[in-house]
Amino acid sequence: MIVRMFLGVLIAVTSISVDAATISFNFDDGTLQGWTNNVPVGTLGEDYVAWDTVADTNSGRTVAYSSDYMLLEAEYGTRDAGDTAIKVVSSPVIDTDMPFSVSAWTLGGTGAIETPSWTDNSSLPTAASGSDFMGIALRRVSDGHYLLFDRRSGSGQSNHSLNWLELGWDESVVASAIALDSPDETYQIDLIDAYSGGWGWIGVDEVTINVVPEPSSIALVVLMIGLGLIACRPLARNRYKQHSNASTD
Ligand SMILES: [Ca+2]
Ligand SMILES: [Ca+2]
Repeated sequence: MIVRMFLGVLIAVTSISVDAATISFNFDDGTLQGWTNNVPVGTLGEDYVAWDTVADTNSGRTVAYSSDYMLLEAEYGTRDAGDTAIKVVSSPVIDTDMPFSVSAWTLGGTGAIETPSWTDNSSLPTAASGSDFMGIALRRVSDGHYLLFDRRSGSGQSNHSLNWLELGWDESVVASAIALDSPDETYQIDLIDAYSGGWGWIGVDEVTINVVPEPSSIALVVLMIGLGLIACRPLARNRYKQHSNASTD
């Protein structure tokens, strides 16, 4: 009984620590929830806003992934080919020594390329073009270098054919990307629109950053659970024996 109680407490504590490290952004309070517009200096940019999809009167209006609001380009009504503004909006800073995963639900277009030629926030082009990137990226704060990119595999917008797609990276991909960085390094997720053309816009909703316990922590938990199971074995054997006896009587 003592072993079972110990295991119960141990598992409960582990779950709390994981849950506490999950951060989500749904924009449903009508604010940017700490995200900041981050267009490079010298670029004619345009802001992202917490977009009220219910108040959207465009034809084939947007519908948020969760509740009413999503993060979307302010001039959503005049996007596409005529819009050559660069747009970058950045998440709050991620400050952890542990691996993390990123999930971002997106609506809009795919852009032209999977991986752009520019590698840093400071080297973004001054205007969007029909041959550039649109999607999310993981940026190292200390030098502005982009470590990972991800883009949509298809377009989708209208009320009748919504096509919300999940972008992001699991913890193993992020762990590899940040492996050589200083333990003091911090990161941000950027939503970037450097593409001009049909479906030349992108918005996000329900962005989740999940910090994963370090392998050493997991190993300790597995070891403790293993020791607990070993301690439980005589009890399990007795149970089976009693059951066997009962079934053959
Ligand atoms: Ca939402
Ligand atoms: Ca665009």
